[in-house]
Amino acid sequence: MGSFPEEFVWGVSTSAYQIEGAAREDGRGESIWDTFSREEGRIAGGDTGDVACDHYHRYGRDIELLKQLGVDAYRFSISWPRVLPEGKGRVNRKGLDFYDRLVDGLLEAGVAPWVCLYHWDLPQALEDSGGWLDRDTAWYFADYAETVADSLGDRVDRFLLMNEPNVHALLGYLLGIHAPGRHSIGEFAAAAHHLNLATGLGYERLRHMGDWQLGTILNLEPVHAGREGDEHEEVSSLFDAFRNRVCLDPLLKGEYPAQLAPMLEAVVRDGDMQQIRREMDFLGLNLYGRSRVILDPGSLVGVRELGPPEGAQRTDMGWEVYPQAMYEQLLELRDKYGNPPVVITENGAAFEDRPDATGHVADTERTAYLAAYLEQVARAREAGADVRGYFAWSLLDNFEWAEGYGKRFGLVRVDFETQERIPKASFHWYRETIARNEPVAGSRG
Ligand code: GCO
Repeated sequence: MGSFPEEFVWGVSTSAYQIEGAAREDGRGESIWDTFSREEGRIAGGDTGDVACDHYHRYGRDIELLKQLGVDAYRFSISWPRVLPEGKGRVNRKGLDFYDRLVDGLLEAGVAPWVCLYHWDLPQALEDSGGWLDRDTAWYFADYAETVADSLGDRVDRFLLMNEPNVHALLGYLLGIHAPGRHSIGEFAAAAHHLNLATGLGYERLRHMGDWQLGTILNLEPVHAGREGDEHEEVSSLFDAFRNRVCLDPLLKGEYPAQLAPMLEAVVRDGDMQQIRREMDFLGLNLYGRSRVILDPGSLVGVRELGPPEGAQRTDMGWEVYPQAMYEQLLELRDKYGNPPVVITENGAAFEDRPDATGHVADTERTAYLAAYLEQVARAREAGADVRGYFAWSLLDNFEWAEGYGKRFGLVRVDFETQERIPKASFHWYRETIARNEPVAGSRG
Protein backbone atom coordinates (compact mmCIF):
# COMPACT_ATOMS: atom_id res chain seq x y z
CA MET A 1 0.00 0.00 0.00
CA GLY A 2 1.48 3.31 -1.05
CA SER A 3 2.36 6.02 1.39
CA PHE A 4 2.11 9.78 0.97
CA PRO A 5 4.60 12.55 1.66
CA GLU A 6 4.46 14.75 4.75
CA GLU A 7 3.14 17.74 2.83
CA PHE A 8 0.26 15.78 1.29
CA VAL A 9 -2.98 17.52 2.32
CA TRP A 10 -5.66 15.39 3.98
CA GLY A 11 -9.16 16.74 4.25
CA VAL A 12 -12.89 16.27 4.07
CA SER A 13 -15.48 18.16 2.03
CA THR A 14 -19.04 19.39 2.49
CA SER A 15 -21.28 21.94 0.80
CA ALA A 16 -23.54 24.69 2.10
CA TYR A 17 -26.99 23.59 0.96
CA GLN A 18 -26.30 19.98 1.88
CA ILE A 19 -25.50 20.66 5.56
CA GLU A 20 -26.28 24.18 6.76
CA GLY A 21 -30.05 24.27 7.14
CA ALA A 22 -31.23 27.59 8.67
CA ALA A 23 -32.79 28.28 5.30
CA ARG A 24 -34.78 31.26 6.48
CA GLU A 25 -32.52 32.65 9.15
CA ASP A 26 -30.54 35.84 9.53
CA GLY A 27 -31.59 37.28 6.22
CA ARG A 28 -30.57 34.43 3.92
CA GLY A 29 -32.14 34.71 0.47
CA GLU A 30 -33.61 31.80 -1.48
CA SER A 31 -31.60 29.65 -3.82
CA ILE A 32 -32.67 27.54 -6.78
CA TRP A 33 -32.39 24.51 -4.50
CA ASP A 34 -34.96 25.93 -2.08
CA THR A 35 -37.35 26.36 -4.97
CA PHE A 36 -36.58 23.04 -6.60
CA SER A 37 -36.75 20.94 -3.45
CA ARG A 38 -40.18 22.35 -2.61
CA GLU A 39 -41.60 21.31 -5.97
CA GLU A 40 -43.56 18.10 -5.80
CA GLY A 41 -41.84 14.97 -6.98
CA ARG A 42 -38.38 16.46 -7.36
CA ILE A 43 -36.65 15.00 -4.31
CA ALA A 44 -36.96 11.51 -2.87
CA GLY A 45 -39.24 11.55 0.15
CA GLY A 46 -40.07 15.22 -0.42
CA ASP A 47 -36.92 16.18 1.52
CA THR A 48 -35.53 19.72 1.51
CA GLY A 49 -32.40 21.38 2.85
CA ASP A 50 -34.40 23.56 5.26
CA VAL A 51 -32.79 21.95 8.30
CA ALA A 52 -30.26 19.49 6.84
CA CYS A 53 -27.51 18.84 9.43
CA ASP A 54 -28.31 22.11 11.18
CA HIS A 55 -24.65 22.93 10.72
CA TYR A 56 -25.45 26.64 10.83
CA HIS A 57 -26.05 26.21 14.56
CA ARG A 58 -23.90 23.17 15.26
CA TYR A 59 -20.73 24.18 13.43
CA GLY A 60 -18.84 24.23 16.76
CA ARG A 61 -19.50 20.53 17.25
CA ASP A 62 -18.57 19.86 13.63
CA ILE A 63 -15.26 21.65 14.05
CA GLU A 64 -14.58 19.41 17.04
CA LEU A 65 -15.15 16.42 14.81
CA LEU A 66 -12.69 17.79 12.25
CA LYS A 67 -10.14 18.27 14.96
CA GLN A 68 -10.66 14.77 16.25
CA LEU A 69 -10.29 13.42 12.72
CA GLY A 70 -6.96 15.20 12.40
CA VAL A 71 -7.50 16.61 8.91
CA ASP A 72 -5.16 19.29 7.64
CA ALA A 73 -7.95 21.06 5.79
CA TYR A 74 -11.71 21.35 5.49
CA ARG A 75 -13.40 22.21 2.23
CA PHE A 76 -16.81 23.83 2.57
CA SER A 77 -18.84 26.11 0.38
CA ILE A 78 -20.35 29.53 0.88
CA SER A 79 -24.04 30.00 0.28
CA TRP A 80 -24.24 32.84 -2.23
CA PRO A 81 -27.80 33.86 -1.16
CA ARG A 82 -26.73 33.97 2.48
CA VAL A 83 -24.16 36.59 1.56
CA LEU A 84 -26.10 38.37 -1.18
CA PRO A 85 -29.81 37.62 -0.73
CA GLU A 86 -30.67 39.09 -4.14
CA GLY A 87 -27.55 37.62 -5.75
CA LYS A 88 -26.03 41.06 -6.26
CA GLY A 89 -25.99 44.46 -4.59
CA ARG A 90 -26.96 44.43 -0.93
CA VAL A 91 -24.62 42.45 1.34
CA ASN A 92 -26.14 40.53 4.25
CA ARG A 93 -23.65 41.11 7.03
CA LYS A 94 -25.16 38.39 9.22
CA GLY A 95 -24.52 35.85 6.50
CA LEU A 96 -20.87 36.81 6.26
CA ASP A 97 -20.64 36.75 10.05
CA PHE A 98 -21.49 33.06 10.05
CA TYR A 99 -18.56 32.29 7.76
CA ASP A 100 -16.34 34.52 9.89
CA ARG A 101 -17.16 32.44 12.94
CA LEU A 102 -16.64 29.23 11.01
CA VAL A 103 -13.25 30.28 9.65
CA ASP A 104 -12.07 31.51 13.04
CA GLY A 105 -13.16 28.28 14.68
CA LEU A 106 -11.35 26.21 12.07
CA LEU A 107 -8.14 28.16 12.45
CA GLU A 108 -8.33 27.81 16.19
CA ALA A 109 -8.67 24.04 15.73
CA GLY A 110 -5.65 23.99 13.44
CA VAL A 111 -7.69 23.11 10.34
CA ALA A 112 -7.10 25.09 7.14
CA PRO A 113 -10.29 26.44 5.59
CA TRP A 114 -10.58 25.71 1.86
CA VAL A 115 -13.40 27.92 0.67
CA CYS A 116 -15.47 26.92 -2.32
CA LEU A 117 -17.48 29.80 -3.71
CA TYR A 118 -20.21 27.98 -5.57
CA HIS A 119 -21.72 24.60 -4.95
CA TRP A 120 -24.88 24.84 -7.08
CA ASP A 121 -27.05 27.09 -4.89
CA LEU A 122 -27.62 30.01 -7.23
CA PRO A 123 -29.69 32.83 -5.70
CA GLN A 124 -33.26 32.48 -6.90
CA ALA A 125 -33.36 36.20 -7.64
CA LEU A 126 -30.68 35.68 -10.30
CA GLU A 127 -32.48 32.63 -11.65
CA ASP A 128 -35.53 34.84 -12.09
CA SER A 129 -33.56 37.07 -14.42
CA GLY A 130 -32.15 34.18 -16.45
CA GLY A 131 -29.65 32.50 -14.14
CA TRP A 132 -26.84 30.68 -15.88
CA LEU A 133 -28.60 31.12 -19.22
CA ASP A 134 -27.76 34.80 -18.94
CA ARG A 135 -24.19 36.01 -19.56
CA ASP A 136 -24.47 38.69 -16.89
CA THR A 137 -24.59 36.04 -14.19
CA ALA A 138 -20.89 35.37 -14.82
CA TRP A 139 -20.05 38.97 -13.82
CA TYR A 140 -22.36 38.81 -10.79
CA PHE A 141 -20.43 35.73 -9.75
CA ALA A 142 -17.12 37.61 -9.96
CA ASP A 143 -18.58 40.43 -7.83
CA TYR A 144 -19.81 37.94 -5.26
CA ALA A 145 -16.41 36.20 -5.21
CA GLU A 146 -14.82 39.56 -4.51
CA THR A 147 -17.21 40.22 -1.61
CA VAL A 148 -16.35 36.91 0.01
CA ALA A 149 -12.61 37.22 -0.56
CA ASP A 150 -12.72 40.73 0.83
CA SER A 151 -14.28 39.48 4.02
CA LEU A 152 -12.49 36.15 4.60
CA GLY A 153 -9.33 36.55 2.60
CA ASP A 154 -7.22 37.81 5.48
CA ARG A 155 -7.52 34.37 7.12
CA VAL A 156 -8.06 32.00 4.21
CA ASP A 157 -5.40 31.07 1.72
CA ARG A 158 -7.28 28.74 -0.61
CA PHE A 159 -10.25 29.60 -2.72
CA LEU A 160 -12.02 27.20 -5.05
CA LEU A 161 -14.04 29.00 -7.67
CA MET A 162 -16.67 26.44 -8.61
CA ASN A 163 -17.79 22.97 -7.77
CA GLU A 164 -18.46 20.70 -10.73
CA PRO A 165 -19.91 23.11 -13.28
CA ASN A 166 -20.01 20.17 -15.68
CA VAL A 167 -22.35 18.13 -13.47
CA HIS A 168 -24.39 21.23 -12.59
CA ALA A 169 -24.95 21.88 -16.30
CA LEU A 170 -25.59 18.24 -17.13
CA LEU A 171 -28.05 17.40 -14.34
CA GLY A 172 -29.60 20.84 -13.99
CA TYR A 173 -29.91 21.89 -17.63
CA LEU A 174 -29.77 18.77 -19.80
CA LEU A 175 -31.29 15.97 -17.72
CA GLY A 176 -33.47 18.16 -15.53
CA ILE A 177 -33.03 16.10 -12.36
CA HIS A 178 -31.29 18.83 -10.37
CA ALA A 179 -32.19 22.49 -9.89
CA PRO A 180 -33.24 24.41 -11.89
CA GLY A 181 -34.76 21.37 -13.63
CA ARG A 182 -34.31 22.30 -17.27
CA HIS A 183 -33.70 19.94 -20.10
CA SER A 184 -32.55 21.04 -23.47
CA ILE A 185 -29.29 20.94 -25.33
CA GLY A 186 -29.35 24.68 -25.95
CA GLU A 187 -29.83 25.46 -22.27
CA PHE A 188 -27.11 22.99 -21.34
CA ALA A 189 -24.69 24.72 -23.72
CA ALA A 190 -25.52 28.20 -22.45
CA ALA A 191 -25.28 27.21 -18.79
CA ALA A 192 -22.00 25.35 -19.26
CA HIS A 193 -20.42 28.22 -21.16
CA HIS A 194 -21.52 30.86 -18.67
CA LEU A 195 -20.32 28.72 -15.75
CA ASN A 196 -16.96 28.41 -17.50
CA LEU A 197 -16.88 32.13 -18.11
CA ALA A 198 -17.77 32.85 -14.48
CA THR A 199 -14.91 30.64 -13.33
CA GLY A 200 -12.46 32.58 -15.48
CA LEU A 201 -13.79 35.98 -14.44
CA GLY A 202 -13.85 35.03 -10.76
CA TYR A 203 -10.30 33.76 -11.05
CA GLU A 204 -9.10 36.98 -12.63
CA ARG A 205 -10.81 39.10 -9.99
CA LEU A 206 -9.29 37.18 -7.08
CA ARG A 207 -5.87 36.90 -8.69
CA HIS A 208 -5.62 40.66 -8.71
CA MET A 209 -6.89 41.09 -5.19
CA GLY A 210 -4.59 38.87 -3.18
CA ASP A 211 -2.00 36.22 -2.96
CA TRP A 212 -4.21 33.17 -2.56
CA GLN A 213 -3.89 29.67 -3.93
CA LEU A 214 -6.70 29.46 -6.47
CA GLY A 215 -8.29 26.39 -7.94
CA THR A 216 -11.56 25.10 -9.31
CA ILE A 217 -13.27 21.74 -9.13
CA LEU A 218 -14.44 19.39 -11.86
CA ASN A 219 -16.07 16.02 -11.55
CA LEU A 220 -14.36 13.79 -14.08
CA GLU A 221 -14.56 10.14 -14.84
CA PRO A 222 -13.30 7.82 -17.55
CA VAL A 223 -15.89 6.89 -20.16
CA HIS A 224 -15.77 3.36 -21.50
CA ALA A 225 -17.67 1.84 -24.41
CA GLY A 226 -20.07 -0.70 -22.94
CA ARG A 227 -19.99 -2.86 -26.07
CA GLU A 228 -17.48 -3.63 -28.75
CA GLY A 229 -17.72 -1.74 -32.03
CA ASP A 230 -16.67 1.55 -33.56
CA GLU A 231 -20.11 3.06 -33.14
CA HIS A 232 -19.92 2.53 -29.38
CA GLU A 233 -16.39 3.90 -29.19
CA GLU A 234 -17.55 6.95 -31.08
CA VAL A 235 -20.42 7.72 -28.72
CA SER A 236 -18.23 7.18 -25.70
CA SER A 237 -16.05 9.97 -26.99
CA LEU A 238 -19.16 12.12 -27.52
CA PHE A 239 -20.37 11.34 -24.01
CA ASP A 240 -16.91 12.21 -22.68
CA ALA A 241 -17.26 15.60 -24.36
CA PHE A 242 -20.64 16.28 -22.72
CA ARG A 243 -19.75 14.80 -19.36
CA ASN A 244 -16.10 15.84 -18.82
CA ARG A 245 -14.48 17.86 -21.53
CA VAL A 246 -17.16 20.56 -21.75
CA CYS A 247 -15.45 22.24 -18.79
CA LEU A 248 -12.02 20.59 -18.74
CA ASP A 249 -10.92 21.49 -22.27
CA PRO A 250 -11.85 25.18 -22.17
CA LEU A 251 -10.12 25.58 -18.80
CA LEU A 252 -6.88 23.81 -19.65
CA LYS A 253 -6.75 24.04 -23.44
CA GLY A 254 -8.79 27.11 -24.24
CA GLU A 255 -11.12 25.29 -26.62
CA TYR A 256 -14.30 23.25 -26.66
CA PRO A 257 -14.30 19.65 -27.88
CA ALA A 258 -15.03 19.70 -31.63
CA GLN A 259 -18.18 17.61 -31.18
CA LEU A 260 -19.74 20.33 -29.02
CA ALA A 261 -18.78 23.31 -31.18
CA PRO A 262 -22.08 23.54 -33.12
CA MET A 263 -24.25 23.78 -30.01
CA LEU A 264 -22.00 26.41 -28.46
CA GLU A 265 -21.84 28.72 -31.47
CA ALA A 266 -24.77 30.80 -30.30
CA VAL A 267 -23.27 31.59 -26.89
CA VAL A 268 -19.50 31.89 -27.30
CA ARG A 269 -18.32 35.42 -28.03
CA ASP A 270 -14.97 36.80 -29.12
CA GLY A 271 -12.51 36.83 -26.29
CA ASP A 272 -14.43 34.38 -24.10
CA MET A 273 -11.99 31.51 -24.54
CA GLN A 274 -9.10 33.69 -23.36
CA GLN A 275 -11.09 34.50 -20.23
CA ILE A 276 -11.80 30.86 -19.59
CA ARG A 277 -8.38 29.34 -20.15
CA ARG A 278 -6.51 29.72 -16.88
CA GLU A 279 -3.49 28.29 -15.23
CA MET A 280 -4.93 27.61 -11.82
CA ASP A 281 -2.66 26.80 -8.89
CA PHE A 282 -4.39 23.45 -8.72
CA LEU A 283 -7.29 21.53 -10.18
CA GLY A 284 -9.78 19.99 -7.77
CA LEU A 285 -10.84 16.56 -8.97
CA ASN A 286 -14.03 14.92 -7.72
CA LEU A 287 -14.09 11.29 -8.73
CA TYR A 288 -16.41 8.41 -7.90
CA GLY A 289 -16.33 5.89 -10.73
CA ARG A 290 -16.62 5.51 -14.48
CA SER A 291 -19.30 5.70 -17.16
CA ARG A 292 -20.16 2.86 -19.52
CA VAL A 293 -22.11 3.89 -22.58
CA ILE A 294 -23.49 2.55 -25.84
CA LEU A 295 -25.00 3.99 -28.98
CA ASP A 296 -28.73 4.47 -28.65
CA PRO A 297 -30.34 6.61 -31.34
CA GLY A 298 -33.48 6.92 -29.23
CA SER A 299 -31.72 8.74 -26.37
CA LEU A 300 -31.26 12.46 -25.94
CA VAL A 301 -27.86 12.80 -27.63
CA GLY A 302 -27.77 9.29 -29.07
CA VAL A 303 -25.92 7.81 -26.13
CA ARG A 304 -27.19 5.64 -23.32
CA GLU A 305 -25.51 4.94 -20.00
CA LEU A 306 -25.43 1.27 -19.17
CA GLY A 307 -24.64 1.28 -15.49
CA PRO A 308 -22.30 -1.23 -13.87
CA PRO A 309 -21.59 -4.57 -15.53
CA GLU A 310 -23.17 -7.67 -14.03
CA GLY A 311 -21.61 -8.83 -10.83
CA ALA A 312 -19.83 -5.54 -10.17
CA GLN A 313 -19.98 -4.14 -6.65
CA ARG A 314 -22.27 -1.13 -6.39
CA THR A 315 -22.71 1.60 -3.84
CA ASP A 316 -26.12 2.58 -2.54
CA MET A 317 -26.29 5.16 -5.35
CA GLY A 318 -26.11 2.27 -7.80
CA TRP A 319 -22.65 3.45 -8.86
CA GLU A 320 -20.00 0.90 -9.68
CA VAL A 321 -17.08 0.55 -7.28
CA TYR A 322 -14.26 0.94 -9.78
CA PRO A 323 -11.06 2.19 -8.14
CA GLN A 324 -9.01 2.00 -11.36
CA ALA A 325 -11.01 5.00 -12.56
CA MET A 326 -8.89 7.11 -10.23
CA TYR A 327 -5.66 5.90 -11.80
CA GLU A 328 -6.96 6.21 -15.35
CA GLN A 329 -8.26 9.74 -14.84
CA LEU A 330 -5.07 10.96 -13.18
CA LEU A 331 -2.97 9.49 -15.96
CA GLU A 332 -5.16 11.13 -18.56
CA LEU A 333 -4.55 14.47 -16.88
CA ARG A 334 -0.84 13.71 -16.81
CA ASP A 335 -0.67 12.72 -20.47
CA LYS A 336 -3.24 14.89 -22.23
CA TYR A 337 -3.47 18.00 -20.07
CA GLY A 338 0.11 18.76 -19.10
CA ASN A 339 0.05 17.13 -15.67
CA PRO A 340 -1.51 20.00 -13.67
CA PRO A 341 -1.24 19.97 -9.86
CA VAL A 342 -4.31 18.07 -8.69
CA VAL A 343 -6.07 17.77 -5.36
CA ILE A 344 -8.73 15.09 -5.02
CA THR A 345 -11.47 17.29 -3.59
CA GLU A 346 -14.09 14.53 -3.34
CA ASN A 347 -14.15 10.76 -3.28
CA GLY A 348 -16.41 8.54 -1.22
CA ALA A 349 -19.43 6.29 -1.23
CA ALA A 350 -22.99 5.95 -0.02
CA PHE A 351 -23.79 2.69 1.68
CA GLU A 352 -26.82 1.63 3.63
CA ASP A 353 -25.18 1.97 7.01
CA ARG A 354 -26.80 -0.02 9.77
CA PRO A 355 -26.14 1.23 13.28
CA ASP A 356 -26.05 -1.42 16.01
CA ALA A 357 -28.01 -1.15 19.26
CA THR A 358 -25.59 1.45 20.59
CA GLY A 359 -25.70 3.46 17.39
CA HIS A 360 -22.22 2.42 16.26
CA VAL A 361 -21.77 1.96 12.52
CA ALA A 362 -19.32 -0.68 11.29
CA ASP A 363 -19.20 0.65 7.72
CA THR A 364 -16.58 -1.74 6.39
CA GLU A 365 -17.71 -1.27 2.78
CA ARG A 366 -17.00 2.45 2.95
CA THR A 367 -13.58 1.90 4.48
CA ALA A 368 -12.71 -0.66 1.81
CA TYR A 369 -13.90 1.74 -0.88
CA LEU A 370 -11.76 4.60 0.40
CA ALA A 371 -8.71 2.38 0.87
CA ALA A 372 -8.99 0.98 -2.64
CA TYR A 373 -9.31 4.41 -4.27
CA LEU A 374 -6.47 5.81 -2.20
CA GLU A 375 -4.30 2.98 -3.34
CA GLN A 376 -4.93 4.11 -6.92
CA VAL A 377 -4.03 7.67 -6.00
CA ALA A 378 -0.72 6.37 -4.66
CA ARG A 379 -0.20 4.31 -7.80
CA ALA A 380 -0.83 7.32 -10.02
CA ARG A 381 1.58 9.40 -7.97
CA GLU A 382 4.24 6.77 -8.42
CA ALA A 383 3.59 7.01 -12.14
CA GLY A 384 4.28 10.73 -11.97
CA ALA A 385 0.79 12.25 -11.63
CA ASP A 386 1.06 15.46 -9.62
CA VAL A 387 -1.48 14.78 -6.84
CA ARG A 388 -1.09 16.91 -3.75
CA GLY A 389 -4.01 16.12 -1.53
CA TYR A 390 -7.10 14.04 -0.89
CA PHE A 391 -10.47 15.08 0.56
CA ALA A 392 -13.07 12.47 1.44
CA TRP A 393 -16.73 13.10 0.67
CA SER A 394 -18.12 13.69 3.19
CA LEU A 395 -17.70 14.64 6.83
CA LEU A 396 -21.40 14.13 7.60
CA ASP A 397 -24.36 12.26 6.20
CA ASN A 398 -26.23 15.04 4.43
CA PHE A 399 -28.82 16.18 1.88
CA GLU A 400 -27.86 14.17 -1.18
CA TRP A 401 -29.63 16.38 -3.76
CA ALA A 402 -32.38 14.55 -5.64
CA GLU A 403 -31.90 11.57 -3.32
CA GLY A 404 -32.67 13.54 -0.16
CA TYR A 405 -31.46 12.12 3.15
CA GLY A 406 -31.76 8.50 2.05
CA LYS A 407 -28.20 8.17 0.79
CA ARG A 408 -25.50 8.41 3.41
CA PHE A 409 -21.99 9.45 2.41
CA GLY A 410 -20.72 10.54 5.82
CA LEU A 411 -17.74 9.42 7.87
CA VAL A 412 -19.99 10.60 10.67
CA ARG A 413 -23.53 9.37 11.03
CA VAL A 414 -26.18 12.01 11.50
CA ASP A 415 -29.45 11.13 13.15
CA PHE A 416 -31.72 13.57 11.37
CA GLU A 417 -34.34 13.40 14.12
CA THR A 418 -32.03 14.38 16.98
CA GLN A 419 -29.07 15.82 15.01
CA GLU A 420 -26.79 13.54 16.98
CA ARG A 421 -23.41 12.90 15.33
CA ILE A 422 -21.77 9.49 15.65
CA PRO A 423 -18.39 8.85 14.02
CA LYS A 424 -18.55 5.64 11.98
CA ALA A 425 -15.77 3.04 11.81
CA SER A 426 -14.55 4.71 8.59
CA PHE A 427 -13.96 7.91 10.56
CA HIS A 428 -11.53 6.11 12.87
CA TRP A 429 -9.90 4.38 9.92
CA TYR A 430 -9.43 7.70 8.14
CA ARG A 431 -7.98 9.31 11.26
CA GLU A 432 -5.36 6.59 11.45
CA THR A 433 -4.63 6.84 7.75
CA ILE A 434 -4.05 10.58 8.08
CA ALA A 435 -1.85 10.14 11.13
CA ARG A 436 0.37 7.66 9.28
CA ASN A 437 0.21 9.25 5.84
CA GLU A 438 -0.72 5.86 4.59
CA PRO A 439 -3.99 3.96 4.15
CA VAL A 440 -4.03 1.49 6.98
CA ALA A 441 -4.81 -2.05 5.95
CA GLY A 442 -6.47 -4.46 8.32
CA SER A 443 -9.67 -2.62 9.00
CA ARG A 444 -10.71 -3.39 5.43
CA GLY A 445 -13.32 -5.79 6.74
C1 GCO B 1 -20.60 17.54 -5.76
C2 GCO B 1 -21.29 16.33 -5.40
C3 GCO B 1 -21.66 16.27 -3.95
C4 GCO B 1 -22.41 15.01 -3.78
C5 GCO B 1 -21.47 13.85 -3.90
C6 GCO B 1 -22.18 12.53 -3.88
O1 GCO B 1 -21.05 18.16 -6.63
O2 GCO B 1 -19.62 17.92 -5.20
O3 GCO B 1 -22.45 16.23 -6.13
O4 GCO B 1 -22.37 17.41 -3.61
O5 GCO B 1 -23.07 14.97 -2.58
O6 GCO B 1 -20.78 13.90 -5.09
O7 GCO B 1 -23.04 12.44 -4.98
